[in-house]
Amino acid sequence: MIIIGELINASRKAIGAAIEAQDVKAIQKVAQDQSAAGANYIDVNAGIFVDREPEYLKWLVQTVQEVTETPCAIDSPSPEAIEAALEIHTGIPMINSISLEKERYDSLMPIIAGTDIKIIALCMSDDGMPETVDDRLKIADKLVNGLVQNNVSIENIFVDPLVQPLSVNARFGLEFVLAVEQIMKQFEGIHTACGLSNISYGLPVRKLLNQTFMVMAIIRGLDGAIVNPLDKNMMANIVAAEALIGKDEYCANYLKAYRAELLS
Ligand code: THG
Repeated sequence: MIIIGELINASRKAIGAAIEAQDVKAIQKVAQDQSAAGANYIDVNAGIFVDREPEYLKWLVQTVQEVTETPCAIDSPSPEAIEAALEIHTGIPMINSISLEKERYDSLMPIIAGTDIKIIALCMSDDGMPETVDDRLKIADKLVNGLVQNNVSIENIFVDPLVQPLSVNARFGLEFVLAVEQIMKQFEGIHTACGLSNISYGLPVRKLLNQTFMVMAIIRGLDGAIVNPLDKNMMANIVAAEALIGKDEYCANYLKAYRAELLS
């Protein structure tokens, strides 16, 4: 599982305040903690600061990269903010995300074309949110073909079928995991990723739903996730589920996690 650490997100109170105060140490601690807990990417999001988003996103990338080699996942719907952050990022970042929304697609594609940047392709279009498996597959197909035609290799694409709240529609959980399965089958070598905590929005005991949903998605092939890597139960669920579906030869990762006392 490719883990994208979700905690440096301005919509979280402490992070929003740290960004406004330009508190380097506070951001760096959250970056280091997530790297140490096994994050493969550090998501950075300054989305609540609409006017200053490019400036703040760039500052977040610089601040994070001063203390960790773990690359950033640059999380913004704004091509302008993404471009600003890319200017300063060293190594190979992840862009979170491109979508089929015309303005976003047209401005981001030339930046991504022919590069090795990892890219989350979010199943959203100008027609609104997808609801069914079929809606998601239609958007995924256009996004993946567009990216491949622009010389992005399939291994660098993470399709996000878009998790929506179960409290809104009883089928949203199932439609999501079935979309993951179809996408993984249809495009050999591709990845899938998602921010899965949306599933439990508006419901009690969110952690229970999030963890159970993660296991369901892993069974269908999900291999990337925007999660809190400091959540030990979630990380333990991921390691156990991946061992149980045969993605962990000799249970090596499971045993390693056990010895690091991550499974208790
Ligand atoms: N898809 C893509 N990108 C995304 C999302 C997605 N980026 C934003 C969001 N959705 C994923 N990121 C977050 C970040 C923080 C939280 C949820 C999703 C969050 N965190 C808890 C909090 O603030 O209390 C802390 C974590 C915990 O305690 O478990 O709510 O869908 N491509």
